[in-house]
Amino acid sequence: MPEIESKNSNYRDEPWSDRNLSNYYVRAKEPFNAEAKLDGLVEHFITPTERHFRRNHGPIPNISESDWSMTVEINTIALPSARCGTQTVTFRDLSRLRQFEVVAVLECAGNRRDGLKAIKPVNGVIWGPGTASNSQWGGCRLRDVLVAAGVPADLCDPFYETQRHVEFAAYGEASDDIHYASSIPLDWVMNPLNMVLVATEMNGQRLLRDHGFPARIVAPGIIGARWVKWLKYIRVQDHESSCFYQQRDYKILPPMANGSNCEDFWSRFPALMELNIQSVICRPTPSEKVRVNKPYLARGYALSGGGRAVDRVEVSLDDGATWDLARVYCITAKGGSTSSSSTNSSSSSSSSTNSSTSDDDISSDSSQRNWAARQWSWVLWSYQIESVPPNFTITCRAWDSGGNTQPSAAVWNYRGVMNNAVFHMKPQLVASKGSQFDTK
Ligand SMILES: Nc1nc2c(c(=O)[nH]1)N[C@H]1C(S)=C(S)[C@@H](COP(=O)(O)O)O[C@H]1N2
Ligand SMILES: [Mo]
Repeated sequence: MPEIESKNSNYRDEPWSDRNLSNYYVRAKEPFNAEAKLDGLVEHFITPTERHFRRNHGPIPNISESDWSMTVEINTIALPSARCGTQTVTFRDLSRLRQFEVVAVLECAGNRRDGLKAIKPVNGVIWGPGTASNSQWGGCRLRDVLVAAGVPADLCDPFYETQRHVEFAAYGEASDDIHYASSIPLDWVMNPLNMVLVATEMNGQRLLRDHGFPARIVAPGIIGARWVKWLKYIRVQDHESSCFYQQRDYKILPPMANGSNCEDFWSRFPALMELNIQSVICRPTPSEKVRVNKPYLARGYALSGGGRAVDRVEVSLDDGATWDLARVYCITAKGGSTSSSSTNSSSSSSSSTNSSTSDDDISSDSSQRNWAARQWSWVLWSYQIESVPPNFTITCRAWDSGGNTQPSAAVWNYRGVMNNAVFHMKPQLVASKGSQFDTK
């Protein structure tokens, strides 16, 4: 394999046997950056690990479970009442804590960066829409790890005005700093509803090295950049991570910021945290040939951040002049499935699509929202087109429980992050047999 002959010795120990390259578009080999092919991505509600995108800023560390440990440090200024100091946590220590599972979508903030590059040059790996995947993550709650290290379990102090953060740093090298590190607010972590995990499992198995073995952060509803892999330390402190990936990356800079003046802007704008509302058409793919005058089942995914639920997905066949409702599928954590928001009730939906998602109409009354519940998972959607017109274009947009929808045009920013413009697709068309349609 040419991969093994890497010139750079840091990349001589990459887990190539764990990478099924036929499922990916590889955007860079060193570091390994690969996005999922879209048609395969919507075949399963829970993305099989071999189809989950991979996003790295350096070589993949190779650490055995028994050799691995991380430190948990509590900064005394941030938490004067807590026991302070540094503790070492092993893999066995993690397995002794109560174990949880959460189905959560992991999306890179650079997902769909190609749409911003089409406007003006951007800085970063050029991704299409294949850097979002939905997994079942297992491990212990980060809040329990912190409580075991001395953070008060009922942390809630309305008069404490210092921002407190939990910083995560990784083993291994990163391209822009001494290591990969990032942070999120302590209050977010301590809220048990937010399900921030120190994850050791993905889809019922040990994490793959590419996904952070032995342990990574899972921060549902938050951009992928904060889901630090190969954990080396966790630190409670009274300031954000000072790492490059918190301070000089993963921010939406204003439109006048560019490669020559961005230094003036980094400190003035906040680090990104929650994902925004997003939807993508996965079928048809740009290379697929769609038959004119035949039925077609369009499919895709939609997601939002911060625990906000995707309330509906809308599809337009006339470039956004009029919209119709797509059928939305979401399997709930209890293993039940719900399906809602369909107007084109004649559609036979997933029965014809090899989908592992169930289309049983256990329709919930979506007007009765449970406001305590949060949605961390993506939803899949489908839309039945009875007869593909000769000028076929398809557009989708989603709405979330915060009332947010997607902008009708992409808004450029220098780092090319958070592109959630309404998704347009103009498929390749072929004439069906007996049709008068001319493909020219
Ligand atoms: N240590 C480390 N953690 C990391 C990264 C990294 O390069 N190094 N990349 C981050 C980014 S930007 C994303 S989108 C996710 C990707 O996770 P995955 O490779 O498991 O899909 O991991 C995050 N955690
Ligand atoms: Mo990312």
